[in-house]
Amino acid sequence: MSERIVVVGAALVDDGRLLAARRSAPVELAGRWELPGGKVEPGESADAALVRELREELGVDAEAGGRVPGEWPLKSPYVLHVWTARLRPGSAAPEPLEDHDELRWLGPGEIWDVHWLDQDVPAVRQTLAHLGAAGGLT
Ligand code: 523
Repeated sequence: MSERIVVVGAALVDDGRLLAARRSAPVELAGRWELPGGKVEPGESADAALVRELREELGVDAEAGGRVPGEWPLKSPYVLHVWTARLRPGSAAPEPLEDHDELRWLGPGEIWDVHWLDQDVPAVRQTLAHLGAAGGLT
């Protein structure tokens, strides 16, 4: 009975910067920064969930790139997977519509300027390594 549920986080990159989102809820996570995303629904693909969550939470039209290798444990039964993502041409700029109260685009030297959720730290580190191999946050 230990079926895991995947939560997808987006490494949304635009103009060489990574988007970080500050959670406004629940209270134990509020004020901490995350890769925005959410739970994959039953029957939904991870990349479709990512696009849906980014539309709902940030009002953007995004497309998923590829999965960042790795899996990070969250509160059981959830595990965090990360996918790269980018804005489609003509997308609105992201706004904190739900779950977040502030957004920041972080340049290469600013990634650790925000207080990431503990569980997002290794995921962000792995994401940077992955993006670096692909040409990076340049
Ligand atoms: N995390 C997390 N890091 C991270 C995300 C996207 C989510 O630690 N980058 C955690 C926070 C929650 C759980 O994963 O404990 C589910 O994320 P949430 O609440 O963003 O998922 P939703 O939006 O699918 O949740 P509902 O509000 O229930 O729909």
